[in-house]
Amino acid sequence: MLLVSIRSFVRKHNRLLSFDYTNMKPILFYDDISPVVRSVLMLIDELEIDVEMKHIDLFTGDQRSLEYFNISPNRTVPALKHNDLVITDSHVILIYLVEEFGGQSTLYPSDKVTRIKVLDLLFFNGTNLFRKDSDLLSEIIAKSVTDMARHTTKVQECYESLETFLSNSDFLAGNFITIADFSVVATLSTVNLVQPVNDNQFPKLAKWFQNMKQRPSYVSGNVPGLQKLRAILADRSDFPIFS
Ligand SMILES: N[C@@H](CCC(=O)N[C@@H](CS)C(=O)NCC(=O)O)C(=O)O
Repeated sequence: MLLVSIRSFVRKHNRLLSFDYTNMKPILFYDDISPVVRSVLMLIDELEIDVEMKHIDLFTGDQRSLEYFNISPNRTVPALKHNDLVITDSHVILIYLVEEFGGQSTLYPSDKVTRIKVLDLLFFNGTNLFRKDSDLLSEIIAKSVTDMARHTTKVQECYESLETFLSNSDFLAGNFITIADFSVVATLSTVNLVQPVNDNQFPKLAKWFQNMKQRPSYVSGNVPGLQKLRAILADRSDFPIFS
């Protein structure tokens, strides 16, 4: 009740107050070894959003603390808190950040058909590519890989899908970049550490990947966490780890 009164007072007298209580900056709970976190870091960099960062160390189990459970009942990173809203999935965070901070950005376009294509690809990442990546890497880190051929087949099938998505366009959802490209490149660059994309087999995918790597947001948002993860994998893996 008190909070409601404070908010309506602040809204009313907004111009008189230097501190806008109703629009605090978003807080990102993150660990940049995670590909889904890195997709969000890339977008934050692209849109130059002012975000407060809170590190959740996945290796010391911060994600399993009661304090974090009260923020993200999924016990996963990323999570984004903005005012009263908490979002616990990277793909939804990407959409929210463009809607909230993107202005006229076409990273999540207004055109209905392209928007649906973007959603389709975000779901492809969340339900397919990221799952394959996560299954493979968690087994490598736990040193429990028993059937590498099964992982290889599943990853190669995802590469085939991506090659096909790119058959008529420069980017995944069309001829301009969208949040689908950030989502997929963060995961692809991760699984690529174990199963590099073969240029001859997947020329369009390899070209798109090279193109994405040139973006400053890839360099600042994806590379540092990817390198940290690479070092962990190189230490744990019985299989070769690539760059
Ligand atoms: N669909 C979720 C997946 C989030 C997820 O699984 N994150 C992993 C890191 S890559 C995590 O936090 N794992 C913690 C754990 O399993 O304990 C998203 O895209 O945000």
